[in-house]
Amino acid sequence: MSAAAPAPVPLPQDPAEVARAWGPSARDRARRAFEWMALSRALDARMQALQRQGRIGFYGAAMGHEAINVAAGLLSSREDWIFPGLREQLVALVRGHALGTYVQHLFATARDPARGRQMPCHPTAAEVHYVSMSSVIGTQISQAVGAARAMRARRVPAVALAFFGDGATSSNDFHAGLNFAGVDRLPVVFLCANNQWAISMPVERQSAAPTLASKAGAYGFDGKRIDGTDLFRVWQAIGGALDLARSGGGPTLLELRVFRMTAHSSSDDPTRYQPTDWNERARAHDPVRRYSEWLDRHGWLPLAAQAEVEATADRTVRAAIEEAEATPPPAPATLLEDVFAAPLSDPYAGGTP
Ligand SMILES: Cc1ncc(C[n+]2csc(CCOP(=O)(O)OP(=O)(O)O)c2C)c(N)n1
Ligand SMILES: [Mg+2]
Repeated sequence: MSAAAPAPVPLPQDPAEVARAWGPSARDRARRAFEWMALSRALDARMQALQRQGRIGFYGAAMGHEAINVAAGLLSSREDWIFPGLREQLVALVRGHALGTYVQHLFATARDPARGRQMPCHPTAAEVHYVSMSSVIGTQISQAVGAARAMRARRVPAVALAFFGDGATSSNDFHAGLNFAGVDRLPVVFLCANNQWAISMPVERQSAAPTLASKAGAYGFDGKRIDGTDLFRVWQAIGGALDLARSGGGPTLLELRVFRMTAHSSSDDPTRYQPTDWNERARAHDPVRRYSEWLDRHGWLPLAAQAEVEATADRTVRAAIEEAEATPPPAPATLLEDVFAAPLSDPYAGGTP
């Protein structure tokens, strides 16, 4: 990252326009959105450092994707179902999953709902309808469509939100999922966070289509490409797609163009393949910096107040880490609980389970 970071590209919205669109609680909502962004940044900063220190096993940061996660988390309803990829844990937190529980998961403790059986960063949060992520790229797309189909059959008035990256648009599940969503006009919102990289593969090598959003046309519904680093535009686009799905209008594909602001994951070294000016361009399109600058410029949340929010977020994350590190790992005897319908008395006694 360059020492003198370029100024963030200013968000163009007029505050009166935002106040109109967001209603009487606009300023409260704006503050809440910033608080969630700050929490996401604090989590990413601490967890990336802890992974390097060997205190957690793996981490995939959301840096650059925050506007999408905050908007989707705040706009989705309790009944909706979230089918995430690697970078959407904030959606679960915004929907009410406890930060402490998520951090217990990252440390694979006895209080991890998945009891240490998932990779870190793959939380299970059934209470907020957040389906545990599969590492296999694209599978969540067809799962979301299946869930939407089931909800339609059961007359549950809810929407499935499928999150995936630019790389996932090359998967079989992308085709199968979008195809059936279109045929049956299912209540699904497809949120493609195009961060321009699938690990080291640039998006230009992923598809020759003019935009990823244009692929929706082949399936008979609308696709929109949006600046995913502009919280206000993202808010409007996700809100519109959710309304359409809820009112029986069928699916939408949103291509939310963002900049991946850090390595793909803790297992990656992007200096081996990214152009040298990448970090600078990414910093100019940092959704948190852009939003922060707007909040300050229009007096909605001055920088001093933002600094307090950031300090609180950091303290909250550190406290959750301390608690998780003081929690023991799952007892070995629990290893096969929830695995077999009829528990084995002694799984190591021999024979075939
Ligand atoms: C089916 C499958 N192929 C390959 C991989 C290895 N892999 C893990 S993440 C990734 C890139 C994903 O890129 P993208 O969909 O753009 O999401 P991003 O990580 O950029 O958010 C790949 C190829 C995998 N997990 N699953
Ligand atoms: Mg990507």
